[in-house]
Amino acid sequence: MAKTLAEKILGEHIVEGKFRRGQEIGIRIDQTLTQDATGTMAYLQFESMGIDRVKTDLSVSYVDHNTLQTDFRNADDHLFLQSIAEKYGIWFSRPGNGICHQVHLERFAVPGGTLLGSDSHTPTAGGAGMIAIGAGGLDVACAMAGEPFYLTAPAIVNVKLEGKLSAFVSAKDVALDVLRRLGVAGGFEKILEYTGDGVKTLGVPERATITNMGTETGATTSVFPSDGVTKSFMEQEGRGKDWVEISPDAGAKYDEEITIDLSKIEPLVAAPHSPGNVKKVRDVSGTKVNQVMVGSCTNSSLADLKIVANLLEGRVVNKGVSLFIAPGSRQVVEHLIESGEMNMLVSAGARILECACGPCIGMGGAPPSGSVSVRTFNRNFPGRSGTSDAGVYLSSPAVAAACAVTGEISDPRDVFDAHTLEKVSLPKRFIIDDSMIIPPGKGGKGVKIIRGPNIKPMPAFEPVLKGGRISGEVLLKVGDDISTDDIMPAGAKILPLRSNIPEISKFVFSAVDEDFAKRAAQKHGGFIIGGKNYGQGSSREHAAIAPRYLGIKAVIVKSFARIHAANLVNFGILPLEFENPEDYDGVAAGNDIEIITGNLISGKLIMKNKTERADIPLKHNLGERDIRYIIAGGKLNYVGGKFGESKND
Ligand code: MIC
Ligand code: SF4
Repeated sequence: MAKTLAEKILGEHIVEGKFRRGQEIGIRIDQTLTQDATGTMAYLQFESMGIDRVKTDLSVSYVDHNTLQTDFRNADDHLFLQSIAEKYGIWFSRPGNGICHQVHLERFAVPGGTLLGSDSHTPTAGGAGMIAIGAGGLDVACAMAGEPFYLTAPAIVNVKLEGKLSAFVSAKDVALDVLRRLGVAGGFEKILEYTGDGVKTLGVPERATITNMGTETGATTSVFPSDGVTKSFMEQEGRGKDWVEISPDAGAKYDEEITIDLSKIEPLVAAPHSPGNVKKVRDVSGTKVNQVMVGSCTNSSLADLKIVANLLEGRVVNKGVSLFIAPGSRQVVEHLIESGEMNMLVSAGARILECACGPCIGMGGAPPSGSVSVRTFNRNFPGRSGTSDAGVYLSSPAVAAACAVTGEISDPRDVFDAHTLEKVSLPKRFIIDDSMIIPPGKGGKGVKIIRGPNIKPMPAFEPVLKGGRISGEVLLKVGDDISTDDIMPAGAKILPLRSNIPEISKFVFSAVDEDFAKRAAQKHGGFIIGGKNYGQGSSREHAAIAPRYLGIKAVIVKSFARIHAANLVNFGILPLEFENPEDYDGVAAGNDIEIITGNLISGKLIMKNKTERADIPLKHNLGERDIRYIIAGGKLNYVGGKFGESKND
């Protein structure tokens, strides 16, 4: 039977189940990646499994998020991660080497393989023909221990690209166009597979921009075929031998089809405060801009920065704007220096940051009060920039350059001469310098793990379910599209606590309701009620571990985002949904509720709202394995039993 590209790659990696839409499959993971903000917890969990060495073909630990070292904590975490990598046979990309997804694409991605990463933008590697999926740290730890990764077999959407992009329209605008069509939850349990003649007009980094931002639709992943363009990219990276051709069979059947004529797309932005709030640049042009940022795993490739450098050549950033540039990797920086384009950026007045996530995760660069920041990033959730009343627009590098010059939201077609783009050319071979990536050595028992005082062991959790019912108070009721940035904020103040659950728990929902953590502690836990797409955004499992630490037993919503629902299960919190979404209105914060869960297998539950004297039917999407995890009090308890005693020293 003719197969889609995703079916081919997944088919070669299935170790449990059959690929039938909506059913659970277990797949073998070839590669894993972690970053420092999720990695410390993931490796603490991995250590507790008592495995001697990772069982994947390749595992890489990156340091790119927590690089603003305002005290010892982030620096201690980096040393911990380096010693863990040495002990367990993991590649270690040192601080300053670049953003995990950019470096992984350049140096490690292999077409046809599977990659699991403890970061939601892991699908970036789909630009090079990998099935690359974001997951919670515990799932990645299990993959490193050789366990399959379990997921619901997604529907496969054929995103057919036709034609060619016009001048000043880029891959970012394609990603935004996809978001305009699907919204922030339209990709749920889907793989976006790109096909059509338009594919060959896009380079691998451009494809990676599109697969990166597919995450914002809630998609399981996005993938491009591996073709001649992929081959040239891998040859440029000196990895031609890793290239294989892989594409869908002619006549492959898809669950859905979307056709995008690239020539019809025009410059777009996502307006505050959602990546799904897509507008034409021309419809918002003239809005005053105070800050412009170029970087992040979406748009920090060499081509992206070359475009900005050449557009800014001979100009100076508008006096009302502060322009920040965070290149994606050292490879990008070395090229920009060699070609003289770095100088164009510096002369234009750009503030050059290190190769890291930086302001994308609120690690510095917060905009002024009430201001507008235009960023080439992928998320503009409220407060993520570090300034709660700032408005962040997401744009392409060319739009960002136009805004930097004019001081207002501007269409680059109105600001620059299209001939300038002809000066942007990529080298035949990239500068290859892996000296900041430490390869795995012999490792083993002799390697001492360096554990700073802020690194606290993973807390042990009891099962929340006792006797087929749970009761308590509704501690908080929130609306639709609550992101993990709302649940467990990031930023320079809170991120250093990622390896310290008792401390980070104090900040759960802190931007939504200051007293949440205190109230949860006083009431010995309780419940959260939410709307649609609850938990969208990042893969951070802290958005489940910390609420669990505060005693949250169940989260009851209209619908969940994929990674967050899996993280709740992993840490023993019941993810429940209203059978009838309108029943959301029948429960309020402060209500006393009891949930009759029965044995969970039936999937039907009743919530007794004792305050309102009403019975509300609930449901869940838990498979048998999930139920086992919930009953055990979380996946670590369950899997821990399988691997033996905790080895955390
Ligand atoms: C993000 O972009 O929100 C992050 C920070 O990269 C997260 C991971 C984290 O919270 O550490 C993600 O996307 O998964
Ligand atoms: Fe880093 Fe931002 Fe990408 Fe997350 S989205 S990995 S914070 S650059």
